[in-house]
Amino acid sequence: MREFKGSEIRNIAVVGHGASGKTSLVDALAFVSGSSKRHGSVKDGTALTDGAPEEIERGYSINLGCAYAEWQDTKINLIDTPGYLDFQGDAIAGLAAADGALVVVPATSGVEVGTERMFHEAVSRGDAVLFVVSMMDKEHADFDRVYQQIKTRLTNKVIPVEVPVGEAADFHGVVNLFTKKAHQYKRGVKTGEYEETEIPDEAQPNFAKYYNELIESISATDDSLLEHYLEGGEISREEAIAGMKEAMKRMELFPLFCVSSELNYGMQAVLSTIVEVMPNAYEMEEVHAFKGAEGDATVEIHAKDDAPCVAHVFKTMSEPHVGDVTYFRLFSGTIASGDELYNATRAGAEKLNHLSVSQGRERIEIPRLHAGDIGCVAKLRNTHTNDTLSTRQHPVRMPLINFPEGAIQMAVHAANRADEEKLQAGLHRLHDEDPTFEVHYNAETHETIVSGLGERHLEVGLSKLKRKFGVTAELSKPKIAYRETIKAKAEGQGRHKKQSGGRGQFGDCWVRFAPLSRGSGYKFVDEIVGGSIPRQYIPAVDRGIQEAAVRGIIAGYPLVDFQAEVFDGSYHTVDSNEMSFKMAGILAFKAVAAKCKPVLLEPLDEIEVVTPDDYMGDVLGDLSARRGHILGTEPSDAGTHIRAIVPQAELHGYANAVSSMTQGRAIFKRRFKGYEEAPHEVQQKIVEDSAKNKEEELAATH
Ligand SMILES: Nc1nc2c(ncn2[C@@H]2O[C@H](COP(=O)(O)OP(=O)(O)O)[C@@H](O)[C@H]2O)c(=O)[nH]1
Ligand SMILES: [Mg+2]
Repeated sequence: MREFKGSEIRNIAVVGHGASGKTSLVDALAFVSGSSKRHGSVKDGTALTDGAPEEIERGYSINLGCAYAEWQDTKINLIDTPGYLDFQGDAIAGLAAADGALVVVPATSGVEVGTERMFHEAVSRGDAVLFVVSMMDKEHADFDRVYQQIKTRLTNKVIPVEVPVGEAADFHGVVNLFTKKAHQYKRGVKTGEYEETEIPDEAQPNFAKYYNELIESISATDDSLLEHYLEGGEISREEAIAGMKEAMKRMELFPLFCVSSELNYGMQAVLSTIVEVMPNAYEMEEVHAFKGAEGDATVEIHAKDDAPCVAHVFKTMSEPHVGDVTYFRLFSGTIASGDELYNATRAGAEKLNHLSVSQGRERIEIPRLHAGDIGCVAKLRNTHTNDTLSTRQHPVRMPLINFPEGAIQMAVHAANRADEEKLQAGLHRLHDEDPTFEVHYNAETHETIVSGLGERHLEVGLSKLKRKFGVTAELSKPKIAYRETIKAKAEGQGRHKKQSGGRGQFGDCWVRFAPLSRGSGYKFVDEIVGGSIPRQYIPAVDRGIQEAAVRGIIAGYPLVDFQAEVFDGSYHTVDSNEMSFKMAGILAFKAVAAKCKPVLLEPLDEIEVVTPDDYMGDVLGDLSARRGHILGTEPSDAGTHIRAIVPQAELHGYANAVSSMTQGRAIFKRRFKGYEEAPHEVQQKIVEDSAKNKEEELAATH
């Protein structure tokens, strides 16, 4: 492959709902351009960018995949992304690496939740967007209906540039409104060969309907074009294209195309339009990156070959027999194969051997990459998604890709106890590949918790663990980290005395407990006067109380938010030691805490849901049924924004519930809020459960 300059490169993310035809489109574009030698198929597991066993088995994309199509002396980098929202982390990473997006909408099922989400994501990044109506050959394909749907549900600035000749089984060509020519494909031939003709009679009504609309829409975005148009002048193809490119940059126009990736119809027009109207890699807007390791100053990064090298890692994937493959966008400078770069995020050197570009699962070695291009390299030592590779002389860090937060949490453990260590290592590797797959240890419940964007996401995580790291893991409902506290003051004694032959043990303390405000934790106050307990033993009393508090008083959960004041005691010159006073502290805790009206606290999350108005009643009703306390509702762009405080114990399975309640249209975030006293019935239930667990544990050990 020859070298490409940024002006000859287009970086395009292909996004849309699951099963909208993205992967098939990327394959067809690469094939028709001649850059890929065979026409792959998702169904056979041969599509360029669906190579992972998890993807082939399930028949949909899970990871982003990179391919390219060389067309008209331009290299179009195509980033295929997953459509299901469980895997939207990779779609967001794909958009972050690109300058423009193809939003794919099937001619059959039209606009869906994933289409909306990804279209808005692309627009919020300021990307130029081109719509592609896919699957025009399929039964019930309906171009007009999908066009109207995009108009009403996504943007009224969408405008067809190409219209179909025939539909469904009869789909056999496209009319380009700019050139006023038709491409008529040879029926039964899937190589993308066509004959260029005048507009056939059957397509005349469509042409008449859309041509004026196109020219009016373009004119309306530019004053001088508009004047010319209103005076009755012809707008040339060149003027129209230039006007469209400018309008797309400002997101005032979104052209619409139609294709069949199955038959390879309509690919040439999409390729040519990408070359003509999508921004080239040098046109990228400057990025403000952080300088140095501390990041207290920012530097502007421009897509220039003669600037210091800055490459942002948007994906890493571990592949059997290869190790980690790192995909990056070179935002500035050039890289030659074998160059040493500096990972400013982790302060380590990396050598980029066998610099490559990827065509699906195949990696093609190249000698050099220019600013703006996308490349990959295998076997870096310690570089992960979201890291920046730059130089030691000019270390910088790119702004982080903003990945969505986890929506569901589950506890995870190895099916086989001996694999626990391998499990932990594997989980962390998965997180390195996919930042939306998160892992943490809950020290209170002693569980490892994984969080992800949905059930499918976690389930695929387990499959990867098995295939790549040989660990079988199991998921379970996470335990709730309840706590205990006290509501009243009380005082009492803890006296430890033991006479067992020789030297005895003696410790004796008087303590007073008092409740503290929520979140204060624990406070120890030393009020000993006159040496009733020798100085050196007072910390032991404190330790004893803390040790006992961890095990609680009603249901075995840590007791928090209280003050312990030691105000009297006694000792024995021979038998007293630290151990004895610690025991006295433990006994004092048990005696006093029980008298202080102990209660159970439950953890609460603050939850924010944005739902289309139609579903607001259902969402609110469901939150109330989960013992939620609604803080407020207010209108937002995407419907109604609801805020509520809900006990964690009631939120298990919420992601699924809210998704099925709203047809997947609501989004939500949850965040730990704090602890509150649990209602009486709930406390009773928890105490009963804890007693039952204890019995079972006892039974198991006997
Ligand atoms: N008939 C027909 N089927 C298609 C076309 N494009 C994709 N498909 C099929 O639709 C399904 C989903 O396509 P895929 O490319 O995996 O969609 P993705 O999930 O958006 O990547 C697969 O079974 C494809 O074979 C098309 O143009 N025509
Ligand atoms: Mg796909």
